[in-house]
Amino acid sequence: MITVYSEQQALHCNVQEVLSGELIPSFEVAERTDIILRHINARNLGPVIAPHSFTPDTAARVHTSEYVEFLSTAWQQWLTTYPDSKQAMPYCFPVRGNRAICPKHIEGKLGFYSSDLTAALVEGSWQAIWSAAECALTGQQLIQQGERSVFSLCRPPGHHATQDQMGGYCYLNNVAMAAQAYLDNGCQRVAILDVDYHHGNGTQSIFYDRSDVFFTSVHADPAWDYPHFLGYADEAGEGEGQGFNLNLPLALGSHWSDYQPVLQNAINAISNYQPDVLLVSLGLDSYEQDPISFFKLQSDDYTTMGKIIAELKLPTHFVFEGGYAVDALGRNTVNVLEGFKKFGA
Ligand code: SP5
Ligand code: ZN
Repeated sequence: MITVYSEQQALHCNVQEVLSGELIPSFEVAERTDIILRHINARNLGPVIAPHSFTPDTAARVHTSEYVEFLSTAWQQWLTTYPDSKQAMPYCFPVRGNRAICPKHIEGKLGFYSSDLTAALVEGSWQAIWSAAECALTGQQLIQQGERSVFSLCRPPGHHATQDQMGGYCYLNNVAMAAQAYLDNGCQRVAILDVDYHHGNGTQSIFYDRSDVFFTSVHADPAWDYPHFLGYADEAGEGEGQGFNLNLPLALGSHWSDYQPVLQNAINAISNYQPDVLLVSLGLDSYEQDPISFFKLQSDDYTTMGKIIAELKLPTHFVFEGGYAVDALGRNTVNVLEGFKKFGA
């Protein structure tokens, strides 16, 4: 299996987040992809290649062009206002009762284009954000050229990014950009399976009124964990998209024995949809040792997960999302990919 990875992604580093009332170093660190690359090489998963170049108008297929322009220029605007600052972060948001107006001041813009306090921007963020999107789009090209499976090792992650909001460590929605690119290049139907511990609220919202992308997600009950305001079981899609969104929330504390039958329901729904290609938002934060999450999956369970996904016998494009137990992250990620490769042939 080919992995697509860019060293530019490491430029998004030394970021902080607000967690449980404190400003702390973000759990979303560059070491996450380092350890995965080490395991990919040690276990001979396949070649690791750099992404091809794409122009930012590809992002505007799923994001607003204003948002993409903002992301690419926000750091310079922030520095103009706060020359010695190391990080740009919002503090004020267009919540209930406010107007959907994009302000002129950079701090107003940051709030307008953010959903929370966990997607700060630093000097190298845009280069990283854009190269992560290129990793996803290069994976899409490889699959459409005939590869059976590809792993886009994207960082920062993407599934919490909506058409015009960053949040949850996410800026551009890598998996959504890839999904749209499949459709733009000849596919009729694309399925997205999101196995990150957190609901993929950004991806869901981007495709909610469409039938050409089927989105299904197994995740922590949003009543009890992030992103809290989307991801409930009764969200089935709207308009044309009615019936093409399937949320499968699980209780905090769920083990593989709880998870596996629910994952199988998602797999069956994908099978019924008969997509041309399967995208997997591959988050590993369902692991028992994850520092911010509350499922109880063990390392061997990820091999089984890969095997179950392979049973669909679809061209499969894995796109990396969350997972913060860095020591085990390489093992767990490659377990999914190897489980897919070994048992799916
Ligand atoms: C891509 C991705 O996985 N983003 C996740 C962002 C989650 N951020 C908020 C987590 C809040 C967790 N609160 C529980 C604290 C445990 N000590
Ligand atoms: Zn997550």
